[in-house]
Amino acid sequence: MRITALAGGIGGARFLRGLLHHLRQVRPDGAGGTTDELTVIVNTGDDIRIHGLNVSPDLDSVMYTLGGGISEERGWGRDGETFTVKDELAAYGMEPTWFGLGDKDTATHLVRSQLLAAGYPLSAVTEALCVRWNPGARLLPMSDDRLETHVVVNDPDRRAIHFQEWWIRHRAQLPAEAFVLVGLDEAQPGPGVLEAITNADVVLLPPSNPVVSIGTILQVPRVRDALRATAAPVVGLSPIVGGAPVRGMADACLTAIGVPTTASAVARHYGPRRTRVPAGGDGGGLLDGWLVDELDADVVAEVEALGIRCVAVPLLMHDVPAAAAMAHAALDLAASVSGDTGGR
Ligand code: FO1
Repeated sequence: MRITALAGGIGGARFLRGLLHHLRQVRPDGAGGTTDELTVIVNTGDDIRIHGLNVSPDLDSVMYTLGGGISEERGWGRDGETFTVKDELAAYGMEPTWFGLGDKDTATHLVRSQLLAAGYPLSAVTEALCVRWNPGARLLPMSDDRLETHVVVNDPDRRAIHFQEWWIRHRAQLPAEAFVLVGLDEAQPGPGVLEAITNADVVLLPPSNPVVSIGTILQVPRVRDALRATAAPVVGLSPIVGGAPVRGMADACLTAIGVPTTASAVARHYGPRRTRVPAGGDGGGLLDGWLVDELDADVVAEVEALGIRCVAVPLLMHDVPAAAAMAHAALDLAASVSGDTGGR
């Protein structure tokens, strides 16, 4: 089975690790892998150039998490990390000092920066880095073009700051008026991105940040159209459980775009791909199915009324088996949705 997922950083990476664990159980390839093919379209809007280095946080979180090198407690950067270079830079008074540049992580940034400077596109650089990490999935940057999420803040002397500064330095506590994807007017989908959506048997939207991770990928030209047109069922998992984000600060992002922090509001935000009306009209959105946590079982009927099939299952990824169970439930919902839409 060809599965394509759109993912951001920590939450998305953890879900994908569970998905691969599940696929290796149900369709093993006899060599510890799976016969299924997983392609991950990864958000690059978090990317930042810092201390002369090209850093791609979400690509690295997915690569390290699936490759076994992630810092489990942080969800970003390497396990067993030290921050000597960071401290030395601070000793020179080099700004920014707020960014957590890890020593092991810096090797990844050095390789990426050198290959980009040599003219290789980010997609080729990612492929090269994955030779070492062997994530068990194909990682595709959403675009090879430079794209950066900047945050418009209500601050007299400065209108916009890089997403990382807002997220790390200000812990997303500085009220955001809008998110701007710098570079969008010249950007194109990365190699293989549209095909991975069009040719998939299933498309999954993991519980990543719906605004600055999944939402950013959806802004890349033609990605949304590909999702609305694909014959594959499109199934998402709520990143909001019981009115709060499971991790991160998605609530600050959702508030900034006027979306309530609830599992049903995010489903409505993504929208139904097909409405339930007899004509099977165009729902205008992306979702065929939506998984909510059991805590939010009371919204299942509301989401179904939107024209999105909805089930309530445990959505807390406290370990890999829990994430695998979520992935299993998402694939089951995709299969039943396929039945609904006549297996288009
Ligand atoms: N997140 C933090 O909260 N603090 C940090 O100092 C930090 C440093 C960092 C360095 C490399 C990297 O790949 C990710 C890093 N992150 C850090 C996470 C980063 O902000 C991501 O954008 C988030 O994970 C959101 O996706």
